[in-house]
Amino acid sequence: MNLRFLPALACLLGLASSLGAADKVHLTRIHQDLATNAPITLQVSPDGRDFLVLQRGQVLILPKGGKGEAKTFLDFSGRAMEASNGKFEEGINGFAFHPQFAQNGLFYVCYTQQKPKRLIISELKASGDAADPGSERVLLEIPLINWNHHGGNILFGPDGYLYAGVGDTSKRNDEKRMAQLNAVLVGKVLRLDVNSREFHGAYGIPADNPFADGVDALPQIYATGIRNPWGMSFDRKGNFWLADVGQDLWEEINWIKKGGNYGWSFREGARAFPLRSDSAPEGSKLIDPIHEYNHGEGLSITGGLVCERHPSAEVAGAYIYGDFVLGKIWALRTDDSGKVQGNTLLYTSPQTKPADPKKKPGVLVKPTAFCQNAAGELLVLDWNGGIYRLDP
Ligand SMILES: [Ca+2]
Repeated sequence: MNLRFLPALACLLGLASSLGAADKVHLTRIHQDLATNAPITLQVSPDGRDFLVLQRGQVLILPKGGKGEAKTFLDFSGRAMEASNGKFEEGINGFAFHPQFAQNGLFYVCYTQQKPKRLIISELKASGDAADPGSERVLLEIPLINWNHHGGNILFGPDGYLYAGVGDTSKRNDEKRMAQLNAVLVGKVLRLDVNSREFHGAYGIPADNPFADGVDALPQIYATGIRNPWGMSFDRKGNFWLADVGQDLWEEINWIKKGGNYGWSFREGARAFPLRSDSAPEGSKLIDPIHEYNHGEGLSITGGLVCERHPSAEVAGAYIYGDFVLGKIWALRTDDSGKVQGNTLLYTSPQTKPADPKKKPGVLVKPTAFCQNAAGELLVLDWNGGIYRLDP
């Protein structure tokens, strides 16, 4: 899609600030002059700058106040990260600053490489306003089978450890039965200590990782039974939110606990997965999502974050998440145990006319991430290239 065309399209549709009649929030397009193909996250550096991560390989430092040029911080676009059929899910899928970035300049990137197909988590160092390309230190390489369903989001927890969400790398049905197999790192949440080199000289295994001794499972594993994690965050109370993209029927939001098994592929959402005939070993504790929605409401979840402060009362204090395919945004409220108290539809994207009249209409806004910028604004990143501010 020609991304430069989008603002014009938005104006044509009267969507400079897009709001449907039933919507409870506005999406206001910002950074309109930036070429922002497939943004997947915006991260604020500990020194207060906004870094926009594009899946095709670039990380841009956005101009303060939205005016001026963006600076290229990192450019992996020459690395052939995607196979010819992989341009939908391959590329850079995760980015995180070391909590002491302001002192040590370290940051982490999770991306795919081909031949052999694999997911890589690397550490690099910044030098001024640019990454030092020669500084790359590969921490972990995870073999992949397919171009899809490998997740790849990374973030630091309040404990200072690096968490990675890795999908099951199966095309469908978890056909290789990886998500419940603790001898592989796919279909898992991982936790690494980047400040140590005790494990093969690359990183450390936190002493309280659930399988830290590596006897019954790989020691990097923090949680199991994950399908395709997209959108992970910690709220200020320390709850670890993870959205897991479903297959045919159910999209889910989980609260991840250390050592937890989140069910895939014995379960999809809070019920047995109908395309699997065997059942979980006796005594297995499979944890259901705290919230799910079915494919009547949406088709691919994009996890978000608890937005503590916001001018909209519908948004403040709620977990904001969306659906990538149908362009919806919701606000979920829970009590301290994770029991859902309310789920409000905030926004539904306008549809766009397909170029081919035989095809289904698309949506203007396909959320890939919900992020807060340095100014504390809540942003919606859009696969079609838009950056929107979520306004009352
Ligand atoms: Ca699950």
